[in-house]
Amino acid sequence: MNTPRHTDTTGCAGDAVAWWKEAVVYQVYPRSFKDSNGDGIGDLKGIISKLDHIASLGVDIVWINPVYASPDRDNGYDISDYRAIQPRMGTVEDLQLLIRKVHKKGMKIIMDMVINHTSDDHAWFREARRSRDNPFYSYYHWWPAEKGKPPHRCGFFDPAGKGWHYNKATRSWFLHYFSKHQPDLNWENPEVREQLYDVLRYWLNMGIDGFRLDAITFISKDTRWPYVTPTILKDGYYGDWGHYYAKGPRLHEYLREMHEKVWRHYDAVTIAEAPGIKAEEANLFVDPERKEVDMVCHFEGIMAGYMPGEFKKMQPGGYSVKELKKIYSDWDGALNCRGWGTIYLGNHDQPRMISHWGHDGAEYRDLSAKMLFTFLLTMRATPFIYNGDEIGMVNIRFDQIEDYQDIETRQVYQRIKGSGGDVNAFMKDQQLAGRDNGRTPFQWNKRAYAGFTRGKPWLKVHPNYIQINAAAQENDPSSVLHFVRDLIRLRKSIPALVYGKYELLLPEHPDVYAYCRKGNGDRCIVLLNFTSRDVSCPSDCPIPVGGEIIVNNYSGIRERDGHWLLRPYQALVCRVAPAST
Ligand code: ISL
Ligand code: CA
Repeated sequence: MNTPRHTDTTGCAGDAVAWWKEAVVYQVYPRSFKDSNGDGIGDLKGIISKLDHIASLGVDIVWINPVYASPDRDNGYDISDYRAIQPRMGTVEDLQLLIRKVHKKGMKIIMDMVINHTSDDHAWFREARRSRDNPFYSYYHWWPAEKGKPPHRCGFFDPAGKGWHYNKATRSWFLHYFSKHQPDLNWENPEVREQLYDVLRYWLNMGIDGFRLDAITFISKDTRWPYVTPTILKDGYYGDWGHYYAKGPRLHEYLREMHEKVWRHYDAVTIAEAPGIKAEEANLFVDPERKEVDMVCHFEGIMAGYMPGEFKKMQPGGYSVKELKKIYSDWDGALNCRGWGTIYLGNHDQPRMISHWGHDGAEYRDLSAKMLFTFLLTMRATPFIYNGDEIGMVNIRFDQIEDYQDIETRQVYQRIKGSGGDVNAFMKDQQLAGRDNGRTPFQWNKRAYAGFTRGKPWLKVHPNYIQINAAAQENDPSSVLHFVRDLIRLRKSIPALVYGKYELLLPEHPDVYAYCRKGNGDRCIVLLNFTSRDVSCPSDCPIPVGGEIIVNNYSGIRERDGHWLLRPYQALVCRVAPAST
C-alpha cells in the first residue's frame, strides 16, 4: 500500500497524502499473542499462525514489540544483541517468514527498537564495566567516584528510584533511566550512533517497513549533569520528570542525523514513542521540513485522569471528558496543516482500553468498547489498535503481588514497601493501572488457557475467557470484533475520516465528545457519550437534516423534547453526503 488511496487533501502542505496516514496500526505483544510450542510464551510462529485474524481486521501495519535477544528483565526492552532474535521467540528465519507472509497479505510490519539503553548483558556493557580504559566504556554514561556522588536522576524501574548504579571495577556510577539492568547508551559518542544506525539498516534491509522508536525522547542527556531541583525530578513518574528527560540539548540534532543517515534511504515509517512531549513541541518532531520522524505517540491523552506526580494512580472519579477533549483538540490544532498525529487508547504499558476509558462490567463492556473504537477510528490521526481490544478484553485485576510479572509493578512495590508507604493502596491502583492488565494472554477460544498455549502461560489468563474470546466474537455478528472490522472499512471508504479537518463541537458538554470531520464537501459528525448515563445532546447539537447515520452501537436513536438523547456509551456517526451539502 505504498501508494496512498486518496488524492484529496485539505489543501495544507502538511496534509500531503502518505500511506502511513491512511493506515490503521495493529500492535502485537508477541509474548502474549500465541504460543506455538507449548513453553507458555508467545512466539513468532504463533504470530504467523494468527495472521488471518490480523488481516481480517483490515489493518495495514503490524507493530511487534521487541523480539531481539534479551534476558527479558523488561520483556525484551533490554536488548542484549541487536541483530539476534530471542530464541524463545524463534529464529531469524521465522522473522523472515513473518515478514514475507505479512507482505503477501498486503500489510506492512514494523519492529520496536530500543536504542536509549541496552541490557546490562549486552556485549558492549559487559566490556564497558570492566575498566575505564576499555574501548566500550565511553558507550555509556558514567560518573567517576572522585567527583563525589552523582546528581540525582530517576531510575523509573529502580527499587530506590535512583538512576545511577555504582560499578566497583570502574569506580564509577553508570546511568540508567529505567532499571539497573538497562544502562543508558551514550549518544554523545559518534561511534555509538553509527553502530545503532547500522542496526536499523540491518533490519530495514531484511524487509522491515519501519520502527516504533522506544523512549526515543530520552536519548540526549545534558552531560554537564546539572543539579536539578527535586520538584523537577520527582521520583514518581508523572510529575515533571518527562519534561526534563525529554529535553536533552542534542535530541533534535540526533533525530535529524538518524533521518539523514538511515530513514532518507528507505520508504520506512518512523514512530517516536514520546514521553514528556507536549502538543506545542510536536512539530519539532514531525514537521516534514525538519526531517526527523513521521509520527509521535504522545502521552498526554493516555495519562488523562492519572494523578500528577504519582506513580500511575488514577484520580478519584477517573478522567474528565472535558479534559480529554481539550488534550485531543490541542494536539489536532498543533499538528494541523503541518504534521500528522497518532491516537491510541491502550498498549502494553497501559491497562485495558475498556477498563481505563469505558466500563468493564457485563452491561456496558461491549457498548463502551464500540464507542471507544468509534473514537479511535474517526479521529484525524493514525489509529493504533492494541491486540485483544478488538475482542473486548478487560483488566484482570490481580490481588497478589506474586501474580504480577512486570518489572515496573514489582520494583515500585518494593520502593513503596521499603519507604513504609501504603502497599494496599498501591495494589488497588495497580488493578486499574498496572501494565500486566494489558499483557494477559490473548483469548482465542474457550479451550484450556484460552487457546493461547498448550503449556502453562507465563502470565495468568483472564478467567473471563470462556465468554470473551475471538471464536465467540467471530460467531456473533453484533460483537465488538465485527464492529471494529466495519469501522475500519468505513474509515477507508470515506476520505474525510482520514484527512478531513477536525472541528470540536459542544466544547462545554461534560459528558459528550462531539466533533465534525470535514473535507471535499463531505461531512461526518461524531457523537460519543463517554458515560454510563443517558445524556441529552443539547439542541445546538448539529445533527443535520438529511444526514445518514452510518455508525450506531444501539439499534435506534432516542429523542426527547426535540433533543437527541444518547444512551450510555452510545456512539453515532452521521454523514452528510457530498451531494446534500
Ligand atoms: O510505561 C510507562 C509507565 O508505566 C512509561 O513511563 C514507560 O516506561 C515509558 O513510556 C517508556 O516505555 C518504553 O520503554 C520502557 C519499557 O518498559 C516500555 O514497555 C516501553 O514501552 C523501557 O524500555
Ligand atoms: Ca513459545
